[in-house]
Amino acid sequence: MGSMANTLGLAHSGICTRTAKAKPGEYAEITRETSASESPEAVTCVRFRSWRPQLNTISLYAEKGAIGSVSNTPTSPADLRIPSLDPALVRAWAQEAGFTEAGLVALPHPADARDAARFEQWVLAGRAGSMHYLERRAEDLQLVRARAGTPFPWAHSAIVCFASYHSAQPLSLDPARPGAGWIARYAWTSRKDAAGQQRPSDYHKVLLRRLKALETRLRTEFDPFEARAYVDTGPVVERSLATAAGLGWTGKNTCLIHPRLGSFGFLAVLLTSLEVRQDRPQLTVPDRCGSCRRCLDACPTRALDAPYQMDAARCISYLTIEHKGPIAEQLMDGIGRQLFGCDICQDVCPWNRKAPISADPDLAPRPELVNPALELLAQLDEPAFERLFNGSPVRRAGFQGLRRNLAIAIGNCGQQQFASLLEPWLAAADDGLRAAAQWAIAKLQTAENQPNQP
Ligand code: B12
Ligand code: SF4
Ligand code: SF4
Repeated sequence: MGSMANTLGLAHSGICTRTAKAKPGEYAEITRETSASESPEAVTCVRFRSWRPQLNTISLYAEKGAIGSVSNTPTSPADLRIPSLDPALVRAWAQEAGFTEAGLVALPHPADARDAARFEQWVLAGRAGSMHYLERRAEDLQLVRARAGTPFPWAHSAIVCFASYHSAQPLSLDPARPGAGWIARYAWTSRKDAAGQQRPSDYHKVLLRRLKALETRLRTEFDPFEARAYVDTGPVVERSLATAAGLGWTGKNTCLIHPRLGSFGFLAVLLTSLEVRQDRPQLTVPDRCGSCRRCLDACPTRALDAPYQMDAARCISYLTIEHKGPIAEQLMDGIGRQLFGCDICQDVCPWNRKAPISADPDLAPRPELVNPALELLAQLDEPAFERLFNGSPVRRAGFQGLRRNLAIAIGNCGQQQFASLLEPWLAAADDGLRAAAQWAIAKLQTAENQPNQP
C-alpha cells in the first residue's frame, strides 16, 4: 500500500476525475494538506475516491496498479464518488458492537434550527436548575449544546445508538411491601467481571466501549476521519439527535420513545466527519402520543407542566441525583419513596407495556436494588455504601445525598418506627440531610397524631 501512496499536490478547488479503470480492492491512501497555491499540473496519479475528513485536508484513494490523472476542471458532484455512510450498514455495525438499535443522520439535520430554538427557550426559562453546564455559551454567545455544529464544526454525521435496559422486574407504581424505597431502573445494571462475579455496571462505560468498537469498525473502512463518542456527558442534546436519526419520537414526558423498544433505553452518540449517503430520504418516526397524557397526570411534582415541557428543577430525578444540598419542602411530599432517579412518567407510558425485555449481559438488573428496604439502606455506613454502589450510577448521589433522599422517603412511608433512624441525622454536618431529617420526623409525628381513617 505504501509503495502506491504518492504524495500529491492538489489545488484547493481541484476536483478529481476518474480516468482509468482498475481492479477493485487494495486501496492506497493518500492524505495531505491542500493549499490554493499548489499547481494541479504537478499531480500524476489516479484516485477513485476523495472526500474531506477535516476542513483543510483532502483524502484520496487510488487503486493499486492504476494510472491516471487529476484535472482541475469542475465536474458534477456525482463524479466525486465521496465515500459515505450507509444507514443500513451503520445499523448492522452498531448492533455488532452490542447496541439494540441505531440510526444515522447527516448534520446539520433538518430539525436543527427548531431544536436549537427549543433548547434555548428551555434554558432561558431557567428550567435547567443548577445544571449550569447546560447553559454554557461559546465565544459567539451561542449555547454550546444547542447545535452539534457549534462545538463540532467538522461533524457531518451523527450515529445515534440505543441500548435497551428494560427488565422484567416490577414497576415503581406496582404494589410494594411497606418500607420499600425505589431506585430508578437504569441504575440497577450489572455485569459479570473476568472472574465471573456479578458487579455493578455503569452505562456510561459500557456504552462508550461499544461506541469505540463501532468507531474502530468504521476506521477499517473509512479512515482517516474525525470522530467523538459520547454517552450522556457530551455537549450534545442526544434526544434531539436521536429523533432526527429516526430512532423514535420525543414523548410528552420528553423521553425518546422507540416504537418497538419503548423508552427504557440509553442513548449513545458517535459524531463523525463522514458524509451520509444522500440517495434515500431521512426517515423519522411520527409522534404517537396522540391524546394520551398519562405521564403528565402521574408526575408527582408537576415537573411536566405541559406536554413536552419539563421544568427539570422540579423533577425527582434532578432533585435526587443532580441537586446538592437542601430540597425545597414543598417538593418533599411528591418525592414519595424515590431514592435515586424516578421512573414514574415512563412506568405509566403505554409504549413501555409491550416493549421487549433486554437480555443485555452488561446491563443486567441487580435484584437487591429492586424495592430496597429503606431501613437497611439507612443503616449503611460509608464503606458499606461504597461496597454496594461502587461502579454503579447511584454513586453520583454520594453517601450524604442518598441519606438525604432516604430521610425524605422514610418521612413519606408513614412508618413511625423508623423515626429513630432519622434522629442521628438531625445533627448531620450536611445541610440537605439535616433539613430532610427534620422534615421527615415532623411528618411522621403528624401522621401518628392523625386519627385513623375508617
Ligand atoms: C440534563 C438531563 C436530565 C435532566 C433534565 C431532563 C430533561 N427532560 O431535560 C434530569 C436530571 C431531570 C434528567 C432526568 C432523566 N434522565 Co436525563 N439527561 C439529561 C441530559 C444530560 C441532557 C438533557 C437536556 O439537554 N435537556 C434539555 C432539554 C431541552 O432537552 P431534551 O429534553 O433532551 O430535549 C427534547 C425535548 O425537550 C423536546 N422538546 C422541547 N420542546 C418541545 C416541544 C414539542 C412540541 C416537542 C414534540 C418536543 C419538544 O425537544 C428536545 C429534543 O428532542 C441527557 C443526555 C444528553 N447529553 O442529552 C440525559 C438523558 C436525556 N437522560 C436520560 C435518562 C435515562 C433520564 C431518566 C429516565 C433517569 C431516571 N430514571 O431518573 C430521567 C427522565 C426524566 C424525563 N422525563 O426526561 C436519557 C434519556 C433516554 C431516553 N430514552 O429518552 C439521556 C439521553 C441520557 C442517555 N445518554 O441515555 N435528565
Ligand atoms: S421523572 Fe418523575 S418527577 Fe421527573 S418528570 Fe418524570 S414523573 Fe415527573
Ligand atoms: S404516557 Fe402517553 S403522553 Fe406520555 S409519553 Fe407515553 S404515550 Fe406520550
